[in-house]
Formats: sequence, C-alpha cells, structure tokens
Amino acid sequence: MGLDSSGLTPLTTCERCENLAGGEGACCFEDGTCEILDELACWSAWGFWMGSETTCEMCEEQGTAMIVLLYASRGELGLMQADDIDAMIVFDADEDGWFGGEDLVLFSLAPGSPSLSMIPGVSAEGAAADVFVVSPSSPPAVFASAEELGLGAPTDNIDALDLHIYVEKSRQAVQHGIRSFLPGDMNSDGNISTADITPFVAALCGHGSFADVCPKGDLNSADCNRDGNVNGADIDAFIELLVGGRTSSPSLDQ
Ligand SMILES: [Ca+2]
Ligand SMILES: [Ca+2]
Ligand SMILES: [Ca+2]
Ligand SMILES: [Ca+2]
Repeated sequence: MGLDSSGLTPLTTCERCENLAGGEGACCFEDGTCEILDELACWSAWGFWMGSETTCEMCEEQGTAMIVLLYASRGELGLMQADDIDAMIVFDADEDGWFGGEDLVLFSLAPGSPSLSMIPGVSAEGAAADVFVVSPSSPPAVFASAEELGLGAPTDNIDALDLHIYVEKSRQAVQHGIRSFLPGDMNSDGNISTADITPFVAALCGHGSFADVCPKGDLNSADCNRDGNVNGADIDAFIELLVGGRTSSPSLDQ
C-alpha cells in the first residue's frame, strides 16, 4: 500500500481524530503481518484496523483482499464509530483507488447512526433517507434531504443508491420517471417537432388557449429554458430544441 497522490496519511486532522475508537486491536497489513495497535496508529501505518480488543487471528479470517480494497477509513469520511453506511456511491475522480484530491462520496446512513444527529442540516425526521456528500476537504453535509426526495417520514430509510449517466438527460429523465415532461414537447408525443409549434405559441398566450389547442399536453413543457416560468424568454430555447433536435435541458446540469 502507498500514499495517495496528495502525500497525506488518512488521519492528519484533529476532527478526524475525535472520532477514533478507544483501546487497541488487531491491525492487519497487506503483507499478511499483524500488530496490536490503537486505531490511529494502525490507519497511519496503512493497516486495516479490525476494532478494539480484536486479535490477529481475525486478519487471517478476513484475508488480505479487504485490506487491499480499503478506499477510505471511517475517520476519513468524517463518521463516528457506530455509524452504519447503508448506501454509497464513490466518485474516485483521479481513479487511484484512494479517497483524496477531488474525490466525492455520496452516502446514506442506517437508522440509529450517531451522525444522523450531528451532520449540519440533517432532517429532523427520516434522516436515514437523507443523502450526504463528503470530500477529502469537506466534512459530511446534506446533498439531498429526505424531504427534497419526497421522503421524510420517521421510518423512511434509503439503503441503496444508484448512478445513471445520461446523454439525452431530459428524455431519459422522463423515461425513468424522474420528470413527467420533456421541455419543448408540447403535445407530449415524446418528440420535439413542428407539431409542437402551435401548442407552444398557445402556451405563451395563456393557460386557457393552450388547453384548447393541446388538451393532452403539459404546459410545463413550454418552460424550455427551465427557469420556472413560461414566457417570451423560452422562445429561443424552444427554437434551439426544435431546430437542433436537442433534448437536453440546462436544469439537470445546474
Ligand atoms: Ca481518489
Ligand atoms: Ca439510509
Ligand atoms: Ca411533440
Ligand atoms: Ca422559462
């Protein structure tokens, strides 16, 4: 095991040290050796700490694979000893397999995790459904609150996260149910075409006329520049979508 590109050891800041467990336990090393160390000494020596009062026999039971694959310690993620991550997405920006540099980690915590009452901005209810973000330079913070995700009941919990990379973001957001309408697709037929021009003009003229022209359409589709309003400012964006056949929307990039 080696140092990451920043040259920092995993535990070099005071706030990280505050979360260290007490006592000594087995510290397993990639070469198969083991020492009984406290948590800080173990992580600083690039070992894998098995927990307080554990024995070196546990290193053999776990094998070396887990040691090699260690990406970030609990302390590096700014979490507390009894925290339980139940959902995670890792953005290893520099693809070096270490938590450092521009890396980001999105995660959710299991109900009962101590940090659910410590992270700034955490939901008062249903915090196990909050999604948090942590980077090497910033402690855990709320990335998306339970309420923002349509959750937040006391027993709500997110225990899995997934990542989809979209090329045609708006169209695929509609297909996956994330968004109910496609900007510019005034008649809701799944395409942006000349058939959408008349309904778009009607939308700019007021809700009533739009409903007459296009009873199955979604007025929200006229908000082509995604600023939350339907007005003349959407015309250029609509023309761009129509002419260019583009279906991407700035709102998913912001
Ligand atoms: Ca990295
Ligand atoms: Ca959770
Ligand atoms: Ca259409
Ligand atoms: Ca608009």
